[in-house]
Amino acid sequence: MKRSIQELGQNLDQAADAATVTQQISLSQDISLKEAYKIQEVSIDQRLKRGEVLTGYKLGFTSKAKMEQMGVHDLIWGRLTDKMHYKNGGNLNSAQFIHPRVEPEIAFLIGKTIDHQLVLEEATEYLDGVAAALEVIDSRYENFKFSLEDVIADNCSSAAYVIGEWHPPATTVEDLNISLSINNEVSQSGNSNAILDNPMESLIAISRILSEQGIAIEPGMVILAGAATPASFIHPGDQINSTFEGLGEVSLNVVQNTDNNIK
Ligand code: OOG
Ligand code: MG
Repeated sequence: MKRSIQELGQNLDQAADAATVTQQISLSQDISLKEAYKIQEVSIDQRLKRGEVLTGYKLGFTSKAKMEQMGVHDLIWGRLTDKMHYKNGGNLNSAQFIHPRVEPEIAFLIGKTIDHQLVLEEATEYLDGVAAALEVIDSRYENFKFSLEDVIADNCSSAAYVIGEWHPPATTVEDLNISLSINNEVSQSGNSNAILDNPMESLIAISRILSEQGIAIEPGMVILAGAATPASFIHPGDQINSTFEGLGEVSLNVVQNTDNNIK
């Protein structure tokens, strides 16, 4: 039986909230890209109804490394909320996630409302800062497997994010070497230019996509540019640390706690 957009959105939200897997939508019904984004919106609306606050947007599959790892070949975008935000050096409770993975990201802090497609030359004027970041992704689908429509509906696997120290907006984000270590062993390494040849292009892309839909990106919001490297699975006890040439370090610890809502 075909499920409605509403049902599909609520189901994905419940899966994320309870940290349980759900079946890929595409295995039982066809949905369009437009419907997939609608399902994402419904699922995020459930979070907002519970009191979470929208804190920004993320891009996905902006690098070949990520596209190849996940077998999906188109830029996608999702929404971030305050519940997903963990402080730098904080603890992530693995009991609240299904099969989490971590990836290094670059973050932009919005300083001025963006309501049109930016051009590269003006992009910096709309920023209050740039920073190294980590994103934790946790597909709600079995075995982290999905179609393009599935992953969009699932809010692009968004689960958690950590931001390092903010640097002035004019700090370059181009051609930076990035390394991600787990328990002091390098797990992934890459260069920021793997992101659309220049991570600033992610900001341009999200300004185009959201302005076409009449959505303004507000001051104080965060944009995650998409990972430059494949993602690594994380487990209780892991100490994650990522260094970005010129942007410093960002870290997160994975702990296991079954009843305490720690951050
Ligand atoms: C989808 C999310 C992709 C990125 O940075 O490319 C993403 C996934 O890999 O599960 O966040
Ligand atoms: Mg990501």
